[in-house]
Amino acid sequence: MTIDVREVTLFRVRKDLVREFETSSHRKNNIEHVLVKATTADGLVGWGEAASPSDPFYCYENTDSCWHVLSKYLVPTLLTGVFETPQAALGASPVNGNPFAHAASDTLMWDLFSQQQGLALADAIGGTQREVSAGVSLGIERTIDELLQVVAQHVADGYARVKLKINRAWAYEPTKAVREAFPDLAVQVDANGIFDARDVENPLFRDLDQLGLLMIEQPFASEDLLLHAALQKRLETPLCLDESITSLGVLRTALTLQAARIVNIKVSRLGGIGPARDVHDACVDAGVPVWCGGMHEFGVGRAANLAVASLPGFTYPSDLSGSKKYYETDVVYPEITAHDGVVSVPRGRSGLGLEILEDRVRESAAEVLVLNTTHL
Ligand code: OSB
Ligand code: MG
Repeated sequence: MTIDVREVTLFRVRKDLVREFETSSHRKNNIEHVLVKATTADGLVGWGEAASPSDPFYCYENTDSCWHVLSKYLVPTLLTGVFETPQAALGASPVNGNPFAHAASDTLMWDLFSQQQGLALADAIGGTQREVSAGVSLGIERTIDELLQVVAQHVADGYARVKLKINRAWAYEPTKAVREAFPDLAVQVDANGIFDARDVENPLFRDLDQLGLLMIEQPFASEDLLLHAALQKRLETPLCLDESITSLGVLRTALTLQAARIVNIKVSRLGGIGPARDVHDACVDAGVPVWCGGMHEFGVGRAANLAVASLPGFTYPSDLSGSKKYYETDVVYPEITAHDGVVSVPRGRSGLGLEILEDRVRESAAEVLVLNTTHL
């Protein structure tokens, strides 16, 4: 069987967040992602999502760069080739870097490939877990009281782990407050690379180390693996890498340097389902636990994340929440929900495992672009 894509539609979809989200690098109240729909010669339809933030703050990619790279390079590569596997299509891409854009084209190819196999994506990639432990990522709030209220609400909703975004001004005090108010809750923090070389000896980390956190995520910039290794030596709490892990090569370097003890795997940051699985496999071989991170995905990307998170090495709670934590409505049916601290891996049909509601996609689309072989 081959995958012969004949027409692709790009949708620039914007949705309001139910609650403003602030990290050490940005604050936002709406999310704009590129959804990609592909139709094959035999009439199958596959979907992917480029879940890049609008602005180049988390990494250099942004919604406009994803739109540009997809429409000018990645979609034409899919339209002109016929591929036996998603890996073959990814290998044919002429584009360097730009993982968020590649994640969209790779996901729709995996959606199509697993539909051809008659399998849910999770099963097509070797996923074994029926459900994934659900965590929430909580932004920086205006006051500790507001943060405690937000945490209480998510604990009441059944989430078993929270991740708190931190920056220089919002680190120890809010984390300690959550720790004390919810002694049984698993808590971790994420600095999104805000600290630098002067902070390896910052007493803040020694203080955080006393709080029994599950992990501290990405204290330093993405390229600063040596700083992570130096800090990890001083701490009991495991460090976890997010932004740093952009490829299998960087992963191997980071593990050799002992720059972290836990790895956050994101489909977006790694450039697709295949690369995310490769990093998972390498971590399992090295005995390093992993968990699945997210980028505020809509249902398409969230379904892809859940499929990847069903692989056996995903043992720490994920950043995979129900869509309701972020959006009033989503673009998939059934809606992705969290209950009793878990999210079910979609397996209701072959491919992404749920229905993509194209009407909902079109309702929220600010721009639509149809590409087929007549454009090439
Ligand atoms: O660092 O994990 C991060 C969102 C945007 C940019 C970076 C990050 C995040 C999250 C959200 O933490 C996780 C989610 O999708 O729920
Ligand atoms: Mg992170």
